[in-house]
Amino acid sequence: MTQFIQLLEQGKQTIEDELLAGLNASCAHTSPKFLYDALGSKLFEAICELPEYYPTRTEAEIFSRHARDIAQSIGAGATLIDLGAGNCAKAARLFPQLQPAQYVAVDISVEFLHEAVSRLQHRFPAIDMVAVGMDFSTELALPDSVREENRLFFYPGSSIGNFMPEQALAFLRHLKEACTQDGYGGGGLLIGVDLLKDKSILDAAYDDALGVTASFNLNLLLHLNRLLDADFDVRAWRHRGFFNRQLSRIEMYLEATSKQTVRWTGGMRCFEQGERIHTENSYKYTQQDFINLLTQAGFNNVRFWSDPQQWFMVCHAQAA
Ligand code: AVJ
Repeated sequence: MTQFIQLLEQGKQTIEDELLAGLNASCAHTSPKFLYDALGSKLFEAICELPEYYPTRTEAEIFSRHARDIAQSIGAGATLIDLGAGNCAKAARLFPQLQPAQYVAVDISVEFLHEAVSRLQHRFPAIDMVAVGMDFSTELALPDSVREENRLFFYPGSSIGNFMPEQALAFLRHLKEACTQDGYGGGGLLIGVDLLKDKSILDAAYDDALGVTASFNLNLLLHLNRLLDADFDVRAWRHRGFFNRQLSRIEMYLEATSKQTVRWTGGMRCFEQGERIHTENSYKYTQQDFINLLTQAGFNNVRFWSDPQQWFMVCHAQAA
């Protein structure tokens, strides 16, 4: 029997407070998590199909080409903890080779996980499954039914790129601690990381010809209108997405195309023409820099696999 557990969901007030603090800041900003409402999640899936957006496809190639090697490096019987599991497809592809003892799907809301995990449980009845709804970016408190032995955190898709490097380090340290707490050992991390490459390739991946990434970014305004009862006019904003070489990151913004006033619950703001809301960062690492980060976080025995162009990397690191 699969267990479905929802841990403290963020209240409406906390969400509002967080959003308003960002929107009222001198350089307005919002957390990338707000890009993923129902439509945003579908638009992100569409992004993954774009010719310009190489990460999803490249990572999948690495996993399929090196499946045996990766599974061997990890060993059977892991407690596979999938951070941001979504439709669980990436983890499910590992099951036949990896043979985990338990599969723990974690996502922001247990509702998103219900269908996917139920279907998976049906396909793999021998694997014990737990679905957990929680915001693991703020706190990693796993329920007691999650096995402590042999924990393997699975963090694919280069989501680690959304964190600033210092935050990424803190997050990785947390994962390492969650593997080794109470003296349990044998665990580790399986993570996908997007690598530094030519600016032209990165720029195109985040500002595609069809405008799907633009729609994905602009959809944030529709989400804000609902969350804050705001009156953003989507037509008065445009998408900006480009690689910042100095900071080694993609920056995404929404840019006002005219001077305007936007109203929301308990406030408003005037945006000048050209003024921006910073909506996402996506850091790009060199292989060595990321391996150093894993080592700094306390992981060891790092093994990694890449594609022939070295555009993306999958790392397995041990916790103890
Ligand atoms: C889901 C954070 C890995 O940074 O590439 C894709 C999100 N944003 N296109 C990324 C995203 C714009 C994606 N991550």
